[in-house]
Amino acid sequence: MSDYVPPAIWTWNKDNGGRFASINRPVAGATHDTALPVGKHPLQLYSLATPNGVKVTVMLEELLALGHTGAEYDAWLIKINEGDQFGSGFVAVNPNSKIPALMDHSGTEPVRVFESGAILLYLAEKFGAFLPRDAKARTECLCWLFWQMGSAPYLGGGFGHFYAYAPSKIEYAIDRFAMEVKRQLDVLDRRLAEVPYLAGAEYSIADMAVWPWYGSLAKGLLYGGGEFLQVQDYKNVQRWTDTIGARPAAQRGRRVNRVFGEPESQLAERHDARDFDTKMTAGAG
Ligand SMILES: N[C@@H](CCC(=O)N[C@@H](CS)C(=O)NCC(=O)O)C(=O)O
Repeated sequence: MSDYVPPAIWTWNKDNGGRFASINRPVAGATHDTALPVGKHPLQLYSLATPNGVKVTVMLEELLALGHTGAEYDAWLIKINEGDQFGSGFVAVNPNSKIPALMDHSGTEPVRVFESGAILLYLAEKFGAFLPRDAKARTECLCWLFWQMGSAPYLGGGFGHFYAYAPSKIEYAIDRFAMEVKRQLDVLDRRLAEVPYLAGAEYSIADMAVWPWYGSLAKGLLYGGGEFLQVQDYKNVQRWTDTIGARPAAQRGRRVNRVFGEPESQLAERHDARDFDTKMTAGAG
């Protein structure tokens, strides 16, 4: 129990001891002038291999694997712990200062796209792929895509924050969000007992949105919370996670803009399909 009583007016305690205290702040907008780099491909991605970033690199790699050469992309690293997301160039692409952010230079006017769900939908519509054409399946796909966007903040900002990052362990907060995350895993598990993929028969952007979050969680890779949440019990989520994890494009996508984990899993920036062979950290030459 805490004896904290909120004051009448909230004030910003810059050094609150939280893991992200150095970058979190209560105002939006740029803190410094920095232009974003632009590479040779039509699509310029500014990102980092967190689950929200991985969604988009998996989609781009899947599109390329299908033969959509127009999906070639440069993936620039945005170091959110160092405040790159508050540079003026980044804020012009995403006024919300969060990765991932995409610029499409393929048309007469450049197009900016922010929010990972919007980026997935934009790419699916642009290339006519991974969004079912049949109206019923398309609607189901969008339902699960938006389910992810609404649910993951309880997993990351709720459970992950209080279980792994908060400066003190607050039983009430951990209980509340652990319960919600287990409920979400059960929602997914029941859906995946009925169908192979979230939208139904077809692998789609809904799976690409959910897999980096709930697939990682199911494998005990998020917040060290696997045992606590008994993730192995969600058998259908486990099967679906393994199926997607076996896809070469998903394996490539999760490496892009990755600067943590096993050295051989990291490709800090991707500017060419050959970078996976020539620029992986372990074999960097
Ligand atoms: N709803 C957003 C969430 C994006 C997001 O939370 N990105 C995090 C990394 S996973 C970020 O950039 N954080 C930096 C910050 O909050 O300053 C999306 O899906 O694109």
